[in-house]
Amino acid sequence: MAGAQLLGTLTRRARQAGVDLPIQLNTPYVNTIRVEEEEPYPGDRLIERRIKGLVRWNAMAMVHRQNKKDPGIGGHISTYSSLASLIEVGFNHFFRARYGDEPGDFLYLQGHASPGIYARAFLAGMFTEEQINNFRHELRDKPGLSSYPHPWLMPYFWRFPTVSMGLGPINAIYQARFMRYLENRGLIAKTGRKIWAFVGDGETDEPEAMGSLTLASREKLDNLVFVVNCNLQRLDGPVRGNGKIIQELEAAFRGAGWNVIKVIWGADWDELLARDTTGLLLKRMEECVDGDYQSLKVKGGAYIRSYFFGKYPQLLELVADKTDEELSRLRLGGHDPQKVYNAYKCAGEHRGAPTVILAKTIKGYGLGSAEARNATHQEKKLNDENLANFRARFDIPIPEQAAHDGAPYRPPEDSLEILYLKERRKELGGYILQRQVPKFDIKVPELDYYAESLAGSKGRAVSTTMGYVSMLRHLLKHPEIGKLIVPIVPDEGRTFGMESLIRQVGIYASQGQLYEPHDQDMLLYYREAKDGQILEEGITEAGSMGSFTAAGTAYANYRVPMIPFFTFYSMFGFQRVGDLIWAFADSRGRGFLVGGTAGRTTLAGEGLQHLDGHSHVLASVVPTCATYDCAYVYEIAVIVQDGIRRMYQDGEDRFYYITVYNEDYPMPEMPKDSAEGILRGLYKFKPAAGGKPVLQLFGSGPILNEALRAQQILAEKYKVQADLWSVTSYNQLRREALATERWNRLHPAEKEKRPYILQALDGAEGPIVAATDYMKIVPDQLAPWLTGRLVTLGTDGFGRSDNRQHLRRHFEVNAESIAAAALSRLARDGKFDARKAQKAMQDLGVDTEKIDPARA
Ligand SMILES: Cc1ncc(C[n+]2csc(CCOP(=O)(O)OP(=O)(O)O)c2C)c(N)n1
Ligand SMILES: [Mg+2]
Repeated sequence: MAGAQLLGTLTRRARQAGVDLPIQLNTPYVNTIRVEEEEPYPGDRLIERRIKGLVRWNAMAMVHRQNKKDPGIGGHISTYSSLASLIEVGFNHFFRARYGDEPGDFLYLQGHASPGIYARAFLAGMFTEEQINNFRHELRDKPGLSSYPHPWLMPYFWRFPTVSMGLGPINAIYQARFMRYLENRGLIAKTGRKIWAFVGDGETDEPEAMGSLTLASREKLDNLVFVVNCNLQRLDGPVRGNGKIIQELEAAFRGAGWNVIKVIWGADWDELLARDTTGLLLKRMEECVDGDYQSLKVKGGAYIRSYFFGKYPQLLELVADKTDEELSRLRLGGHDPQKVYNAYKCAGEHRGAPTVILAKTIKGYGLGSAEARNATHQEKKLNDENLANFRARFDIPIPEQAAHDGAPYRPPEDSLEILYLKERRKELGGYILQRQVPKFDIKVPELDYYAESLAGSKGRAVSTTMGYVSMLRHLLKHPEIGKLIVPIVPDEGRTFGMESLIRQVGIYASQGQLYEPHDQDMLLYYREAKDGQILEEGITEAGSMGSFTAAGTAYANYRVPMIPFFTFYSMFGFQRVGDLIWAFADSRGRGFLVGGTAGRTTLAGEGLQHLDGHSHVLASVVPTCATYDCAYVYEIAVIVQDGIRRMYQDGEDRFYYITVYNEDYPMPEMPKDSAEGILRGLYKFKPAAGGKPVLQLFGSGPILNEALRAQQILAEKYKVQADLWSVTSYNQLRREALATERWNRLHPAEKEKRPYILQALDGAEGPIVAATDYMKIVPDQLAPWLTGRLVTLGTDGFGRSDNRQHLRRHFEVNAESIAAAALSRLARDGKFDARKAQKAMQDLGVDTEKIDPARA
């Protein structure tokens, strides 16, 4: 220690004096935990090896057999085979199923390793042989097992969808932070619970995987352990053929403030390292790049001797007493339970920082000629020779023919293996891979709680964003659900006028507020607190989605029904973090995504990369996401009230995307009996005033006001009467219509049902002109049911930074363009004089020869 201090001081002084010393983030290419520091293995190594062999067998066999039966069904065998020891040591000695009354550790597992996870669950008695035989046959044979971790498909088993690479690591980091958030806010008990995230070394190429590392160290997340399975390969070939992935990751994680434990060499190497007095062995280890290490494995013992040890005569001497066979079997750290155990133990005991374990393994370990080959990731079947070798190597006591067929094998209930496996799990609180959703006795606020939002703004010009924020402020005060609300914002609080929220509930800061904010004497000062409620994430939509996911699934994972509201720039939501949103849906996540400063013409003064005219297209593809484009604050209130009821009282697995805007205008009071229409997607907002309507106008968001003005222009200038409708969700209307149509298709002998959109439009005559601040495809979703009637005006094309008036004229969604489109359509239908319609274009200032905005 004194030596280290001396060196540290020297370095500092030298740097101060201007000496350009390199920053050293790497340690030598050996295990971080020295042999002398290791603790003996607490388990029965022999029996654990037998269990691991059985898991290996069943994992390989289920994929092999299924692909023989059903070529092309897919599956992976080489990922789990490299991971087996890392997983088994965890299940036998670390992964806890519960902490007192609290749920246990969370496991984020490499998605492609699922066969191994299923195989273990089979041995533990969680799955039947039938389930194993039905791997990937979810739609054929019951009960089937899904390809990868999908809570949507196996809600009783999987918690975290991880197979889209990079999402597991970032979600695990934010999960660990959210666990602390719940603890610090007193919503769950503080426990020793850990989050174990298993990550592929290739996976670390994903920006999401490495992008939030400093959050974990900044927040001192010692409840988080990453295990990077460094098999040196990804799908196509080596991860870093010309370098060393372990050293690269060590530097990155150490630089980010993590506790790094390298598990490179197995016990076989300890003796060699101890005997090597020349330092040449370490030198050789460091010289070789990962591409070399892969070749060493593939080419075997003689090659290891000549290429690796043969470089220096002293090293050849060192292994003179070993046969080639022994050299080929020198074990790596990630396959040595003793090394893995010690690494996990240190990780568990480390305080004040997250830990990453970099474990060196072999891809396709035990798969014979498929081991460590570039093509091993795609391997789905073994040839007969490899199957026979596998059976012999791992001692699988099944007859040759059964082995040949890839039959699953589970020893009898009273066998030593099963008794041991169950005993270990009992010790750790039970079987861990289970997802359970408790029943919540929760009474959500009725609509009258939202009275202020429903009452309108009494003539005051406000925006839907302001209305939404004051509704959120009010919800935060609710005696029962107020504490469950989690406002999440990526450095846009002021953009959305949330300063008052910051004052009211504070920003979550695990260390409290260590400084005096300069604006402390102001009413709305920047308040950070250990029990703060807002998650102000900084500029990371991906990280915010991590928090949104942790909060939106807390009902299952922590048994606390948290209600997240993630408010963001609508342009940077679905477009930027769509895959995380898709995973949120798979996770059965609940909550509200709120896209602010929405609309391609409503957000003025920003330009092409800000002006969103398509998030409603992207949102519409997520099956469990209900999308709403709101014009008035009461619409938002009705949707949020009903949403909270459906998700948290009735337990529906759905979530919401709502767009809010920053245009100020008076908010009307909620029209009587409009709630059902608001929720289903459309309601009549203002009927024609002066006689029988010949036309229907649809408007959404602030463009409803343009449609309202068009209604007036048409009536006053052209004596054309139109009804005006607010369409809150084309997507909901379409989904309902599709479902009704499907029922009709499947029941040709029954009385035909009519989609809601047609019922609602009963008696509404004439063409329909739909105008939106989103792309034309949004209203066009209803085209199949409005055949020949629908004229759509939308904002296809790149945005500009000009003001609203010019933007709306450019995109042809202003009142004048709507009125002109209506007259044009009526003229085509022979209901209005065509020459007058042409003239109206001029009168209304519609430039008929300008460039199409879709291509401008
Ligand atoms: C975002 C994403 N891109 C691509 C893939 C396809 N894919 C599946 S596994 C894999 C290679 C994984 O390599 P690594 O992370 O090293 O895991 P290993 O199987 O080697 O343990 C790839 C590219 C994916 N699942 N997700
Ligand atoms: Mg890999």
